[in-house]
Amino acid sequence: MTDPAALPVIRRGDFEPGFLWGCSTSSYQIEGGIHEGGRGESIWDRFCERPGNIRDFSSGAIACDHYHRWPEDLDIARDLGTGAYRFSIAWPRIFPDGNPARPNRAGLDFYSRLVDGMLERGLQPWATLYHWDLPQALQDKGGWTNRDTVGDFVAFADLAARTLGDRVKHWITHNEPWCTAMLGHAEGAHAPGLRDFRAALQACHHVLVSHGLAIPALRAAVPDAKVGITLSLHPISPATASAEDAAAARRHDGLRNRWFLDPLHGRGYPEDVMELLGHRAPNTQTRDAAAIATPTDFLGINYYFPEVVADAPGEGAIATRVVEQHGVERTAFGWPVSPEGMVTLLERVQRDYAPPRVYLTENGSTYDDVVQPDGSIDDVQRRAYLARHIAAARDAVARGVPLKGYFAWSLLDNFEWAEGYVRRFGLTHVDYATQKRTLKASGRWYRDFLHG
Ligand code: IFM
Repeated sequence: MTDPAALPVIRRGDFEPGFLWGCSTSSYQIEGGIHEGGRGESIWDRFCERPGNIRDFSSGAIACDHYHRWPEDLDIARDLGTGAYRFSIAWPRIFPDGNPARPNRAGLDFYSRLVDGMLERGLQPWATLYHWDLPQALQDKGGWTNRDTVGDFVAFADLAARTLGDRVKHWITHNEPWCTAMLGHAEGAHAPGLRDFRAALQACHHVLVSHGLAIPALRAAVPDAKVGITLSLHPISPATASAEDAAAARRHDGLRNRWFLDPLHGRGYPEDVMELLGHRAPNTQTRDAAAIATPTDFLGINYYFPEVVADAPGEGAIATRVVEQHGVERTAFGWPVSPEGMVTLLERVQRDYAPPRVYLTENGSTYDDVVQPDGSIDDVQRRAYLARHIAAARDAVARGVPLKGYFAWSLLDNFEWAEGYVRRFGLTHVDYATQKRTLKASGRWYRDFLHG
């Protein structure tokens, strides 16, 4: 096994000068201020109230208090030497009760100030519209399982673009639709906490349609916009050489990866998966496939780990099981560490789908950080993880992948969904009691790397 702290030789100069470097965050995970500026309730506010949903019984009510401390956070991003900052827009700040006829000026003003702050610091704003914080009022009407949410999302995209589009040129419609659908509607691990596979597939379809229908609205408001979607993708391999495991790996890949990549690239939902789903397949309308396939300017990929899959008759929705590999290096989340898996994934996406441009919109790791008596955090494993994945990005470019940028997840430690504040992914440590920010060794490494 590679020494988890070993650093590869890698320099910024190994990438073309225009390669984009950034950090990512999301609204619910960092903002706090959930009762301020006229913000409405989100499905995550409600989900966190239910005991047992969040490991440490916390919520994003305060989080990193970014709602008030954003100038300091943008200073950190600037000082790292990044050229771009990926953030998300909390839908309930814009439409507090979900009703597109009742926008909230204070919410729009908050993001307007935030975007100005980015530009003042030389950070290119990359806005994600949906990073999971749906207005609770829309959930009360069925949320993503209700087709009406598609139109509400388009109205949200339209207003966000008309307000910010003079300054924001890069737009991501959705972050990780698999998580929205499966974690939120099939596994019950994320808001809204449903456990209904059929509902998850229907929600997923509406998310994809909303992506497609939002694109013309974004382009109409921002003619020079670059628009894409961000998927969480995994390289998948069979647990053994058996035909059963090979078929299981294909099924798993079908639902994890191809279910999104195929329709987005004009092929409709994969036939083998549709057959497998049978009566559980989502209801669709005639023009949906064309809408989902609306051409984009780039594909965003969030890469974290590969999966090894075995046949598991009678288990789960599609009779597959992700098996734990022994002797594999892992993060504190238990996620296998595999920079080479990232290269495999990027090459596969290129070979099978050939998107015009690819951005790694998230990549990062969680480890059990220890704050030293002098306040420093020597997170050598995260530092190595970052460096090794950046080296893998270089390898992918060398193999012909049109990879144009890399965003580290995350600028700050933050609210890690069902894990609460137990898991830290930041390049910057956040002391939640004092809200003090401290750049970790990983952040210092990224800064030094970026300063060449
Ligand atoms: O924190 C999340 C993020 O919101 C979406 N992608 C994965 C990250 C780490 O789990």
